[in-house]
Amino acid sequence: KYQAVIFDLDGVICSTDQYHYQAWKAVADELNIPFDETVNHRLRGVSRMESFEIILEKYDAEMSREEKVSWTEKKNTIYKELLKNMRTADLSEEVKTTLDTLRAQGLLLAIGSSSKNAGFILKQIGLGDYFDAVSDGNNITKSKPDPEVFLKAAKYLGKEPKDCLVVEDAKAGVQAAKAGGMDCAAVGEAVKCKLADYQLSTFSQLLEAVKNSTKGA
Ligand code: B16
Ligand code: MG
Repeated sequence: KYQAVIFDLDGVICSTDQYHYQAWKAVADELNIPFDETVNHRLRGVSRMESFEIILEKYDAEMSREEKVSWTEKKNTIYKELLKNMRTADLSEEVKTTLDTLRAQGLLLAIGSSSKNAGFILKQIGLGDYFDAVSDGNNITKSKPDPEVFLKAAKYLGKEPKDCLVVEDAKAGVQAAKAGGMDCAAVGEAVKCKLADYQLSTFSQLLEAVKNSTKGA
């Protein structure tokens, strides 16, 4: 049985997709780069600078490292402003009840997110002090699909990777979990990823995956 569950944040616990989209769209418009939902989709689970590099695939001119940093900072300023709209109502009953049930069953719960804004988002949705550990974009040097973010989460919890189950909505995240020696339950678009151990069509199905598992310690 698993001893801990590590959750990706954006796309698993809550959705910030529209805010990322609006903020990147504002930047892309200013640079005259075509940007739509299809490109936005590719940014899921990817770090801020890597996201900008994907957007720049359709930019004709050269851009210096300093300019890139400044545009990503601009995106983040817009994004952070939009995040202020998030409320406890943006945390679904289903997610909250499932988390509470897992905790009542004795599992440790952590966040493993690429986002540097994870702390702020958690606060906005009323989970500021909820998790036993938070590993996010501020404590890693390599982003998903590198396993660093999940390995650090397991370490903060004092658990072995094999005793942890990761929940992810992005392919890069599933790859990261597996590379770290952890099992992975996929939600959303990540269910297409063959590497995942469980495909969840609803968040609460996680309870079944945890209950029926013979994996872990
Ligand atoms: P930030 P996750 C990821 O969060 C998002 O899915 C991805 O779209 C974003 O670019 C990345 O965080 C970095 O976010 O700009 O806030 O540091 O899915 O790993 O929780
Ligand atoms: Mg995600």
